[in-house]
Amino acid sequence: MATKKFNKKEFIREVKANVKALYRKNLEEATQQQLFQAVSYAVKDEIIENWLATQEQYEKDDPKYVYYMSMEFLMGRALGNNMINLTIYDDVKEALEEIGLDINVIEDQEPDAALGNGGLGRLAACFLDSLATLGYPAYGCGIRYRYGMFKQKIEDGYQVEVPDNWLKDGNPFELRRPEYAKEVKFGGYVRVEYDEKTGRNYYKQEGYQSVRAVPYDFPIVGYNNNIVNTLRIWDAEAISEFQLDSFDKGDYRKAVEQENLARNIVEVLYPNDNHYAGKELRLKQQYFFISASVQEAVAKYKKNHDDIRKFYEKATFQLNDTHPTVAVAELMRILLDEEGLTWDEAWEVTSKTCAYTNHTIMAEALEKWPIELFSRLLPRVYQIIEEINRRFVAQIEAKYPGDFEKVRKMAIIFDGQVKMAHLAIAAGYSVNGVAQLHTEILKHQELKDFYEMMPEKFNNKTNGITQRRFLLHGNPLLASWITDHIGDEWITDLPQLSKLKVYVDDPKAQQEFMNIKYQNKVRLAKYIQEHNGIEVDPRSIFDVQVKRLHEYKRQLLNILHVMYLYNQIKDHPEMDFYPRTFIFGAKAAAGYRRAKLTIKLINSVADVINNDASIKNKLKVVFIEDYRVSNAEWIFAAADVSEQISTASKEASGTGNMKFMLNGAPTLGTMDGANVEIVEEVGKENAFIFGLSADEVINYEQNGGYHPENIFNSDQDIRRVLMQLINGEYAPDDPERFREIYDSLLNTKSSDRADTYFILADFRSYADAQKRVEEAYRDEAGWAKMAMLNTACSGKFTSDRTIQQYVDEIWHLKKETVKVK
Ligand code: 26Y
Repeated sequence: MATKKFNKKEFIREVKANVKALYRKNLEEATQQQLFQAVSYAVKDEIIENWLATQEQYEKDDPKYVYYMSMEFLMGRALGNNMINLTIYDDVKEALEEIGLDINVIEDQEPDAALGNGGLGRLAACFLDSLATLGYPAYGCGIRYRYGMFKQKIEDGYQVEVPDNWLKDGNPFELRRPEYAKEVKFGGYVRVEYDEKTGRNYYKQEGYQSVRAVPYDFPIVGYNNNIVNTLRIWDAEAISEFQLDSFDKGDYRKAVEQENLARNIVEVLYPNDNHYAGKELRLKQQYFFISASVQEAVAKYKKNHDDIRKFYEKATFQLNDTHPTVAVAELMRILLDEEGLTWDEAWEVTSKTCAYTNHTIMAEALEKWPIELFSRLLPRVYQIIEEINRRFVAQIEAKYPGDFEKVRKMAIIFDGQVKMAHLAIAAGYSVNGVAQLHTEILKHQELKDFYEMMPEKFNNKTNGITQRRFLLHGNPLLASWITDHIGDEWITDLPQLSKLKVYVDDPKAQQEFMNIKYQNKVRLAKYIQEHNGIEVDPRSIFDVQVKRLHEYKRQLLNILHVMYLYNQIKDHPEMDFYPRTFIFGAKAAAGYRRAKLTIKLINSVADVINNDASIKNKLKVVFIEDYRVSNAEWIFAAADVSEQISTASKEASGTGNMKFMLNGAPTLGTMDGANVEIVEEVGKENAFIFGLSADEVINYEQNGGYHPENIFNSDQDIRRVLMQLINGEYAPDDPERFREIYDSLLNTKSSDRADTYFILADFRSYADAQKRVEEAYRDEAGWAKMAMLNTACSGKFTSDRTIQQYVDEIWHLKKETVKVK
């Protein structure tokens, strides 16, 4: 099964030829960007054979496929990852050195494919990596946004969003597939025709507008196994003149409208994480890629099967949150209107095909579309959802006669809205949460009624991450050290890391491990110096919180604690204090005012502290601009402390927490999401846990019994920090600047409850945990052991394990093997 041998000479020849063919230049004349392109095309050539061989093998075996339907795929860079998975990274590195090129500089030319916001999108990317590595037939289905997640600039401490024109230099790894183009229809009305012969009604959408969906394929390279799966993302093009219905020819206005529709649909990724805004264009995006993907899945099946009623034997749709849930109705539409199935037949197929993953319990993230909008945009699909709802409500009534509350809480259409989560649960054969705690909360709180009605659908799949990107590629020093000690099987079998446990008390191993951490800190310090102009000491504790900026993730708790520490150091200059560098990285949704103000606060605190010569070497605060997948790889590798401090019950799982753990950073966190399972694996003595439990938080929420003002009144350290938000300490030019944040904690004016995220409630306990971090870090051997144990115990958190569980318990796929000729 070994990959075919790498031919260095041939590779160099090809890079040179590519530079010539693409740019009519010699190596010496080419820019680094052009060299990146030339190298990427050479690497793509190594992939193509395997891509073809995989497709051929799949065609022969006729396996069942999973279609991972997702609005987001946060892929990051492809070149480095592809070389890693082809196991040619070191070969290419050598080859490039021979012609005077630095592989790091070449890799650094590639823009991140940032077609996602955060956790959910990156999870999809990790899943694709694991699916290919484990040899499971899979398609990722998504949207080829022209502009991905915005680039973040920090100006005067404020976030400024800059468009991410990631395709401007061309994308060497993508393949346009016009032969698979599909038409997607919007608007118009539905005409019903009764056919006397069959005795059935036929539904035809008329007066609609349409766009042409054209797929672009990206290779998803499995690790060292010749398998290459496909990420298929759809671009929108205007229907060209000669494809118009004769009816529409000469309708100039409509032609222009359709062109605009095509242009707008895939223009940009919505940069909201965990926040629903109800925008019409977003619903268009959803239906656009889902209709194209479902049409394609059906067409592919029909190529070599003639009984569409067995579709589910060869295809399963995993819905990445509710965003792709319109797939349920679209599949029904195709089966009913195009394949001529009866309702019951179509429903059986659909409900055996669709499965739903929930990623959040935040109420503001739930998608509910106004009926008016939905039925206007998707008239036929809406009719179908009405019928699904009618039957589902009948089922509820049959099970709970006379209990209208149940209908009110569970109906798919209610109060003028279409509730996408309810549709996904009613139609799907599986509903899963993404960590044990999260799934329990779904079953017993958020989705309680659904769980009681159909408990068999509910299951947990604790998230995971790919060690190929987040250790092998991101932390090459640690990766080779591990391989030197326990062999390289961990690359595809992460639990092997537990073999490192025999080294955790070995002083030499401890020293080597911490020395690698130190070198990674030096690498990050250099990055910070270059990008932020701030000098940080790699011997200080690197305490890191990187993730989307959201109130529930409580970056505010972190920075308030920094303000508190600064007060302490100023008051007691003689106090023993181990030097710390607090590192933040976070994008705020463009319209999320309070989150953006928190970024300004962090940068304002950083300004004051970093420029105070009197404490200089003890405390530094760094906000890393434009946190994204590519710099994340370096950040995880360099972290000493992993900040996972969400309000308990709010973070469904978290996946950054796993990346830190893998790279040897203990968790400083609440008992939330997958932190619970991390602690279970590594032991609570190797983590720093604090704060209210999920039960306690939920209890407060349900009984309205939390009073932050009591804490404000009784704890002078906290009071002082809060007063500094409004006395100009960090905003001398505008002392009112942070008033909104102060108010959010103490509820002086607003009508919503104060301190919704329990920051004051957890502050003391957080500060104590931070104190324990400092004490632990002073014990060098003890810390080294703890860090190593975190790596050694992280085996559970590979996405390979997660995917195997999806396969065994939900998808039921068969493993494929591919030989190269
Ligand atoms: C409604 C819409 C605008 C929306 C857009 C993006 C809603 C939610 C999201 C993104 C959600 C998300 O990223 N959730 C995260 O999923 C991760 C993977 O399961 C979890 O680890 C993480 O806890 C959760 O917040």
